[in-house]
Amino acid sequence: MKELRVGMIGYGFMGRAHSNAYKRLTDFFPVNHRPVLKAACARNKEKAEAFAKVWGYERIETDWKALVAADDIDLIDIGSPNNTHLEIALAAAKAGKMVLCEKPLAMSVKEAEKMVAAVEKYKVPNMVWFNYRRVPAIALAKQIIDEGRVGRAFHYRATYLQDWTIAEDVPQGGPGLWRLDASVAGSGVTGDLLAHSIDTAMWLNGPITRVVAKTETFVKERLHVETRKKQKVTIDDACMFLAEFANGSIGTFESTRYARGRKNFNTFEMNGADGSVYFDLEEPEYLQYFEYKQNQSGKKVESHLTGWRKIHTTNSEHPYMNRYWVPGTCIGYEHTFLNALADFVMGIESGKPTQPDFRCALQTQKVCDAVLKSARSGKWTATGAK
Ligand code: SOE
Repeated sequence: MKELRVGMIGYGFMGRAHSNAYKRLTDFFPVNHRPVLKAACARNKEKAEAFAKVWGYERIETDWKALVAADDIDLIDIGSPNNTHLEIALAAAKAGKMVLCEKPLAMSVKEAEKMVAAVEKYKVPNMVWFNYRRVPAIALAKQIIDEGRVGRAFHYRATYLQDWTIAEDVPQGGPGLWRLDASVAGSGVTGDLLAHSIDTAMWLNGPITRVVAKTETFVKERLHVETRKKQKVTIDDACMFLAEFANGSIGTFESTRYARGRKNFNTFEMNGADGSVYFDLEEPEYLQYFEYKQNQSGKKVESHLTGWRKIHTTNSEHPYMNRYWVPGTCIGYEHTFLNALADFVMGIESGKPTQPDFRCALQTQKVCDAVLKSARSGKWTATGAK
């Protein structure tokens, strides 16, 4: 077993989700690398110490530059706010460390391009934590589509809805709430939520070539935690866009943090000539599949038995599930990170880099930037993909 010595930057929601994955990797996956939680890094010493104690990191750093320079670190995990990703990734790549970065990759395409150039120049393994690809039901959708069972694609429909920013007295800035501060997050729901939907969509249905979007900011001013002043809100609270895919299909994407009752409602449906797939993260172990059946002479028919099939993706034949429990038992949200990490480590071991790497995530960033640009201009906007 080789050691994979981890330096974790950030101690929030994602710091915890990623740390859990490192801790459990070798319990579930037959890999030849054993993650060692070497150092947790945060500017605030007390918070870094508390985080390190809970998750079992050997030491802390309060300066990410010291972490990146440390000889006893192989992998830098960037779980800190979006406006820190660029600088840390460039330095980590230059120091020859592997880099795992939380999504969205960057604040803009310009930043993302620099990050791609750095990891490619220094040839360091890299990945972006688009964890939803690793939900077994979503990975099964990918398998079904790749097997040709959906056939020629017509429609792709995604929603990503939450409701946690409706109250006007939710402030912006500070832990967790930096997501409401555009100078730290880059954008609102587009980078935070739609980036997930776009990554999944392009994984399943190929490149998005053009978009036209509408964004809205419902609460115009919020108290800023750091300045203690009411400040203009410049993130997008909601974003909807139409998309054209390179394969000729068309898509709709909707995201908001103002859908009362919706906590993390991440769904998609894809309709093709030969079938459809539907997924809803509120029932994460299910993939719904409609098969337009062929009769014995090869003719497509529907019968009194035709209907949607709700596949409980908990059999050992289903993606990732042979690593866990007996058929019929479920895994959870945290396992999507564990599955992602396993794919990454197996990618290092096989020499076949795991997706989505930084270059792949750059394409998602291009779609996000095109969406925001289109929302400003009101015009269809090309993403650069063909
Ligand atoms: C925002 O509320 C958030 O935590 C995102 O940042 C995550 O990426 C998403 O998976 C859940 O919601």
